[in-house]
Amino acid sequence: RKITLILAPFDGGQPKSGVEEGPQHLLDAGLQSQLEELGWTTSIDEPLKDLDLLGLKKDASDVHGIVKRPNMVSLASQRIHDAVKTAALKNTLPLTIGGDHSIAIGTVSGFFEAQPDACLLWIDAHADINTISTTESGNLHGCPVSFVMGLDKESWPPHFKWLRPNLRADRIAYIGLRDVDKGEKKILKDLGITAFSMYHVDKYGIGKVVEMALKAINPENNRPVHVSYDVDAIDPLFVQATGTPVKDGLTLREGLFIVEEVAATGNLAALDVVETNPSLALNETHVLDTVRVGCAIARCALGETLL
Ligand code: DIR
Ligand code: MN
Ligand code: MN
Ligand code: MN
Repeated sequence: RKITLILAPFDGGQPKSGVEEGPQHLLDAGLQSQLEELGWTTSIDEPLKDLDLLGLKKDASDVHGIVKRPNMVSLASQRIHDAVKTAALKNTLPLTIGGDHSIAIGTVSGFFEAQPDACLLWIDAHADINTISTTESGNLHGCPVSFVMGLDKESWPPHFKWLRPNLRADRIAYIGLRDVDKGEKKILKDLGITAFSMYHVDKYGIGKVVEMALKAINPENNRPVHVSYDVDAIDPLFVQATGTPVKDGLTLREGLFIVEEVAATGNLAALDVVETNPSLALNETHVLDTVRVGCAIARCALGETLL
């Protein structure tokens, strides 16, 4: 029962600075001791610690067509990849705290190298499956799933040569979607990817949705489960301090229920908590709310129960 807390203070996958402060805020809120209270031993890994020394800051010439900062995102992802893979191979559970969601290029590819039979639950308002050809924003936090699946590889910026796509379309399911680009809708449909939007949460209830999602990617309940959790899946009423809030989202209880249910399967093996951006809050209460939600997601995924 060991966790490697992987800090990913990274904002290069989108334009709003402040998201790189997420990890420190969660630590300051007591995340590490909360996990130890649940019976976990924790250690901290900081694969991005010396990015500044490497001169890896935002550089206007770091572009590939409309795609912004491919070099910066690639370098950070590669380090996160190595850290997650190493943690998983040591039989510890990699818990990666972001940072923007582009770091999942590293978490998913790294975890699946260690555990090729794994499956992935992507909790998000967004599908993050834009390719280099479909992205309208040029922000790489909207693209990590397409990278780890190897979509449109011919168009990849050359920086991503290190990346070996290892996620199959039948091993990912989404919950919480409500802001999906036209090109992304086509990809989801063409590849037959299991995706539950807020419509499905309303229609079936969150209990049934989680059951169906897990059944699709892990029918025998024998695969390690990686949960990549973007806090913007939860309604902005509860999570204000995030870069791209979208109304009509999951209630806080629905959001926590998803990870409680994954925890109950006994197969959670990797977790990302991303996109908390304390600097976007209008007041201190918003910061505290958002950071508390981030910590609660981690605790519920890692065994905290109400009774
Ligand atoms: C949009 C927004 N689909 C994009 N994506 C966001 O930029 O590709 N992802 N906000 O978290
Ligand atoms: Mn590798
Ligand atoms: Mn999102
Ligand atoms: Mn996301």
